[in-house]
Amino acid sequence: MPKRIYITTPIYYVNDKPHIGHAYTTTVCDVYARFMRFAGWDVFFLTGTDEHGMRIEKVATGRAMSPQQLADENAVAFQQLSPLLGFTNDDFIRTTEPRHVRQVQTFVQKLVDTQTVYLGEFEGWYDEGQEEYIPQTKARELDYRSPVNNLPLVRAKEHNFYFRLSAFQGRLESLFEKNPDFVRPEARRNEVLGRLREGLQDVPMSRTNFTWGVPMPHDPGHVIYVWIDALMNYITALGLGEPDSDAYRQRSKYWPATYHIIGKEILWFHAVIWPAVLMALDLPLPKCVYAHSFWIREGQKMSKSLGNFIDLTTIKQYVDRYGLDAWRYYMATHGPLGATDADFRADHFHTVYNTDLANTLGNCASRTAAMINKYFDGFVPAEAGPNESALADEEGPDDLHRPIADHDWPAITKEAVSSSTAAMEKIDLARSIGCAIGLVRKVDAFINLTEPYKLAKDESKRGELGAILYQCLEAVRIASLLLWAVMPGKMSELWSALGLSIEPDAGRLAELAEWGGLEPGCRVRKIALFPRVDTLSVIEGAA
Ligand code: ME8
Repeated sequence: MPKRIYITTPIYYVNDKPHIGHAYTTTVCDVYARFMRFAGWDVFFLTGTDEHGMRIEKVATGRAMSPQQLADENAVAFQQLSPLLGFTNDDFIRTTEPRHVRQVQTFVQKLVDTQTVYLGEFEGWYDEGQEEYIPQTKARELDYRSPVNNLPLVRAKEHNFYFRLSAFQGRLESLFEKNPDFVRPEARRNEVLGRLREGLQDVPMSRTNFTWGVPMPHDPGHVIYVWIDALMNYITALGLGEPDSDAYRQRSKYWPATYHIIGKEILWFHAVIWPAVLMALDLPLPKCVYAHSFWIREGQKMSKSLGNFIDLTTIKQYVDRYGLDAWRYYMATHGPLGATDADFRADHFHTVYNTDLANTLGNCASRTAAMINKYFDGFVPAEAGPNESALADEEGPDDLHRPIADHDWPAITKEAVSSSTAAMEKIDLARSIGCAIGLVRKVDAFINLTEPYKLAKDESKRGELGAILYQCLEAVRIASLLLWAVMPGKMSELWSALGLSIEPDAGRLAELAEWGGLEPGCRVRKIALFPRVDTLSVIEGAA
């Protein structure tokens, strides 16, 4: 029985078109989901769109369309990200879908029945940008302006339904204490914990000043607060609110989530409000909320007012010039997964492409395949084994043999596979991918050290030459298995050049990654994976 994983992205607002931030979070989830499926896990990967709320109603009104029309238009743009960027999400949920609306009402009714939701009056500082009340002390710190759009906070008073968040103070504190990994990275956890310790207030969970939302059950004058509606997508997609449904039968097994991957600005909702709602519903809690930092642009925050967001058009230009796999590689290895923001710079992208992909991975695969073509007519030579023909040579190890003997490739590759897998399990994409690229660098160094092109001149060293080239290609093959999740297109191309038919969804990563999988005698074609891109010409709006 394979172990299960449920990974989610935030559901994105449809008030605007997708940009690099959205593409980034979903890429992180996709790389993880693909890797873990390959490693044999039963993975469910969810993304979708958040389609209710005042913000969407306002934008739609401004564009003289209905909120549903706006949602339909932009949801398509978000759905198109999957074929464009190679995402393998198992479902795409939209909060205006009946399956979601029905279950949100069921869950909210349950909260009313258990009195964790009550009717009351509230007055406070309201941030229209984030659709959230800001506590008095925080509002003062912010100079009564929205951290999202810098517009003045609005003094608002509402007769509303409230969620009894304050009742969960103790349970939330103990959740954080007992599960140091509930919120990652640690810097973010400390921030949440600090704010949690200031004490929790009840939060309004319905609105009466607009209508674009899920109606409150039995009280249609109120719509359910967009954040409560949105957070519930993680469970409505699995059918948890409808135990008689097919969705429930097929998907309820994936709850609780392994990872909710989000940006740091929405951590409070995920790390405090969401677990409290789940506790109130008597449902198990997610294992980890991972809040990454932000992409910034050439040193500046990306914002609508600066007009410097990397939008889909710019992303497509990068994909056209460098290839989709290179785009995914850059996202996964240089993105803001940790606690610091990452600067998207065109020149850095260019350098990383040429250094890691063209000069390291591409070059290493191509020179190894070229030598096998040149010296062995394209047939993979046998690994005679350094300890056999190559080293147990009557002359004993000389200077040339030494480096070969020093390279215990089965051990080196085994270590790379286990470190890469362990890092991926922790969602440390850069480290996981780094283990594979590190392996390729070792192969390159090995070629430089052993100089097979010199050995080729000496007929008596043919066994040794074959062994070296076998080892190089076998190590590259193993690295490619670890890199497939991030670069599925190019790694499949590499496999086909090696005559391998590998199905990552069959979940056999560990088995395939064992040393010796490459069969001597099989045919290797020439390989050109990542052509060098010499000039850094400016991509529209990218410099
Ligand atoms: O907040 N860098 O939706 P949203 C990296 N609907 N990631 C970024 C980013 C940046 N500069 N900008 C945005 C919402 N993101 C709610 C979520 S979930 C129940 C409801 C990513 O369209 C990041 O993942 O504003 C962030 O959390 C998300 O987009 C916000 O998307």
